[in-house]
Amino acid sequence: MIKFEQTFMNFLLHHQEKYNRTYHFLILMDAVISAAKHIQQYYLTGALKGNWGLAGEVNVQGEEVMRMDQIAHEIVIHYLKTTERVIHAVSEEAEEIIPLDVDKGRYFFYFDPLDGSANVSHGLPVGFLFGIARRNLDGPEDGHLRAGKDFIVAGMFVIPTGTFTLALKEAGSWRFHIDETMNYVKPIRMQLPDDTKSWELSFNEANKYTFTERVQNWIAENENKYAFRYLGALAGDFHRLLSNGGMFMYPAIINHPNPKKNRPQGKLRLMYEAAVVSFMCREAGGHAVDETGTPILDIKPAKQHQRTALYVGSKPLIEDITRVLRG
Ligand code: AFP
Repeated sequence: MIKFEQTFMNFLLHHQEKYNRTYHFLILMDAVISAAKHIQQYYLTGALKGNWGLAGEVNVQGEEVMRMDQIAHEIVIHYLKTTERVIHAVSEEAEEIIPLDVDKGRYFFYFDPLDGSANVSHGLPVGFLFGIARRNLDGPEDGHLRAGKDFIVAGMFVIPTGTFTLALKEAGSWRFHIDETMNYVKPIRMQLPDDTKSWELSFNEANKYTFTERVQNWIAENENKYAFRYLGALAGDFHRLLSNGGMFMYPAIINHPNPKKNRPQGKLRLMYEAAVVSFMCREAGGHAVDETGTPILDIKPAKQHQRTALYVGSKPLIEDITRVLRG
């Protein structure tokens, strides 16, 4: 007997029907899925085609660009254009905001086409992360950099693993797996587990002594209570966290022996990394804050490539670290 599973598109169509929504968002999500499949194929065959190497350029973040970063960016922009529904896009790979359908568009699209560059040359998991906000349809547009709480959805593909997690505003975080026909299928609602047995801590241990003293103290008191996992690509690390619970953190770096390497604002990008996973986490019952204990989803970005520290995961742990961060 063949076992059939519900496809992502079927799931989404029913969702839109249930909430009496327009078809515009479906057009956009169809494009997002096509982009993800395209990136997936380029990544899988990338070693043989020479696409896992450096592109020979440095990006807006001052980091060396991988060939795959460029390919993934190009793919996403192509599909966004076909929708005629996106006003502006913000990409990790482009310094400026990218105008698309400025007059007719309904959505803002914030994305990192291939997050986790250090994994690329090994073919290990990377992510395509995105957040979508809707244009102000009832009055004059008030800008295009929205706080995470104003997203309507946030999602993440883990590539080439073949998983897709989409959080719908006030309607949960849902995980899908790729099948043999390259369809994402079998919606599973994600809920962070209350049972602390499976909880994990995830952060770059090598940075431990560069964190503030209070964060170092928290780590010293808590690190032995949980298993420790770190892949170095947010999508992969957050994927585990959403299943197992615990906390992923990328704290501010303030005590680096080489002061040039300090990152008092944190490392991760607010709009297309931190806000995306924080939105997904909220829809799965979790929470996220920055270095001051401010909820990530409340932060209105001043710049498209703004950085932030991030503490995201199970509510009791985030509440605990928030107390510490607020002193
Ligand atoms: P890049 O894709 O810009 O290389 O960064 C990946 C990332 O932003 C995120 O996916 C990881 O969680 C984090 O950086 C890893 O950073 P470290 O290598 O400093 O631990």
